[in-house]
Amino acid sequence: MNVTLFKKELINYSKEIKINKIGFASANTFETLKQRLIDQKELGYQSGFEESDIKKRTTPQLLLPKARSIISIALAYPSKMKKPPRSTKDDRRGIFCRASWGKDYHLLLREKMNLIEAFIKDKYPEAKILSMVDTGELSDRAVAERAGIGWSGKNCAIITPEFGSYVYLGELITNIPFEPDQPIEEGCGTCNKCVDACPTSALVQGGQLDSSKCIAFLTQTKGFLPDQYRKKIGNRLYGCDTCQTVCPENRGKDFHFHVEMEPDPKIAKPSLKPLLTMSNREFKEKFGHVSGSWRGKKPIQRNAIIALAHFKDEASLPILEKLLNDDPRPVIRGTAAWAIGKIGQKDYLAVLEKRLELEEDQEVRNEIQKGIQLLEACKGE
Ligand code: B12
Ligand code: SF4
Ligand code: SF4
Repeated sequence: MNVTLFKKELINYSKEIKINKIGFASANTFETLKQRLIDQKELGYQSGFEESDIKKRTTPQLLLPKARSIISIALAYPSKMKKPPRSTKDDRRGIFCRASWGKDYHLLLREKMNLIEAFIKDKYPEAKILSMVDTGELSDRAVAERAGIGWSGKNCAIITPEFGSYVYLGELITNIPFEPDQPIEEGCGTCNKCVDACPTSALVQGGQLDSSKCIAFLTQTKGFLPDQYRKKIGNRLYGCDTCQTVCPENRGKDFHFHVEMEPDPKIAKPSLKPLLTMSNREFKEKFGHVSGSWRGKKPIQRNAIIALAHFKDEASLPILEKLLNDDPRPVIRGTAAWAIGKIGQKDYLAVLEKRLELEEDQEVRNEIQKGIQLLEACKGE
């Protein structure tokens, strides 16, 4: 096999199938990452969504015996929506982060990686390949950084000079000894905008995230949202883009290469009130194809309730009252109670007091009490 020539052929093929950037890395153990992951775990900074076996995460040979190289791919995604619907007083809207616009990116990257795999196998049927995106063991960012796709920004993202940080990443481990590309130079310099702009100070320092404080993480949890983050989450239903939108490297970066990534504005920025009464089936039909639905309906509904509280949306009070009294899920009942208090219509004090007499779940009772306190406080105004 002439590996140098084959690498060129593969790069050309990747362009044909609309992969926006490709890079090659060695399959050596990720030593710096290993220590970083150990530190993050000890500090309690991990999200729990990552693979827990640090050895597997950092040793490609454990995943594919005789691994010699890793091919990293990046697909650029849009940062601007065409004709976004306006959030008005009568029709308040929430927002899904950009990584959840259009068709679930896991499927798009998987399609591209399958094509690459077939291309390689066609030439070298004996080749061994293992591909992954997001849910695999490897750190997609560490691979991309090593393969020269982009540098690791202070906002933690891989930033490409061409497309900014709005790129999805995936990789294929192979037993082919492709010549590695060189990592690119770090480009943040003295800038610190993302760290300063993070609403919850989750970026404890450039390049280090405390996931437990990160809104992107918090929007995906299933329990009650801790009080101190309820205001900060605003109208975000899934994910958070702040540390990317403030980044000067993303200025003017908005790519529409892949038609599947085009958001349906009504889905990416949905009306909040209809979300609260949506059946499972309706949710699946409307949101099932976007990556932001992977945790199911409950976290999105909880966030929608918080967003309505944020907007002090009085028209949502009857729906919230119904949720408080009838919803079988404690998180939804409790968050609704708190939101009723936050919206601040004193007439609803009786609703909360009545519910407190019937409610048996302690956490929900706590939320009702918070709601009552909020309403009593505005009673005196
Ligand atoms: C768990 C996870 C999360 C967690 C934790 C994120 C985090 N920063 O660790 C949560 C839920 C918070 C999250 C949020 C988001 N995520 Co996420 N997430 C992942 C996942 C599954 C694992 C990440 C991980 O292991 N983190 C642990 C840290 C320690 O390692 P790492 O970031 O992977 O690797 C870097 C660091 O270790 C650093 N490093 C190593 N040693 C040292 C030492 C020092 C001193 C320093 C400074 C740094 C450093 O270098 C590595 C390379 O950059 C990956 C997919 C995957 N399998 O890799 C996607 C992934 C990272 N997420 C992605 C995206 C898009 C997001 C969001 C932008 C989504 C959104 N809009 O809400 C946010 C961004 C939040 C942020 N600022 O990071 C993309 C990133 C694409 C890109 N261009 O970088 C990925 C790669 C998914 C994909 N395949 O495209 N995510
Ligand atoms: S995603 Fe949001 S909360 Fe998380 S680090 Fe970035 S700005 Fe902070
Ligand atoms: S905002 Fe500045 S510091 Fe943060 S990632 Fe972008 S360039 Fe780097």
